[in-house]
Amino acid sequence: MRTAIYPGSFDPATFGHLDIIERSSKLFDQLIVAVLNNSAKESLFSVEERVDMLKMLTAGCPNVKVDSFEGLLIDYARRMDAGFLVRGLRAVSDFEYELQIAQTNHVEYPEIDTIFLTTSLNYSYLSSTIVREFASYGGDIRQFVPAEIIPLIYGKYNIDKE
Ligand code: COD
Repeated sequence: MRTAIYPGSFDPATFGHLDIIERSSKLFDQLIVAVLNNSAKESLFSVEERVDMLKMLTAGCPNVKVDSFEGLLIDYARRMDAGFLVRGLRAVSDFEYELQIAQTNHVEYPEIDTIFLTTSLNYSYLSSTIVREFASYGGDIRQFVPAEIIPLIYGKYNIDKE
């Protein structure tokens, strides 16, 4: 079975993430969307909340599983017997960092390859940071994230918005 892991913070998941999930799920038998559990990094949503949101948003994709992990991604990939890591590329700045990580991971675990999917043009500007920034000021985030999670995001900022 060809298993791939799509790791990330997903704080929160955006249309950009969902686009990568949908496209990469077609390339593998199983895609594991893995949320990093990093207690050292402050996040808007807890790991459990992010996993629940992703489960809800990927419910229509039968070969997509949502999980969380701690520690090194490569160790998690080994435990899950995954042969591939999926990453999304938005800009050259993403690539410089990602290339270094992919090569390090490959040296550590040569059985694994990192597959890069370029962002769909309409989401190339989009990041979880932008969503949080807009939402914190009550800005319109309908173009950025699915409708189901909009109230959850505003709720974090105590904003009551239709
Ligand atoms: N279009 C396309 N792709 C996108 C978009 C978009 N609009 N937005 C985000 N993406 C891609 C990102 O490029 C990334 O590939 C993925 O979606 C997830 O993005 P984020 O921002 O939610 O998550 P990241 O990139 O902060 O996640 C980083 C990890 C958690 C994967 C990383 O820190 C990690 O593996 N940590 C574990 C420790 C480890 O192993 N470190 C490596 C040391 S060599």
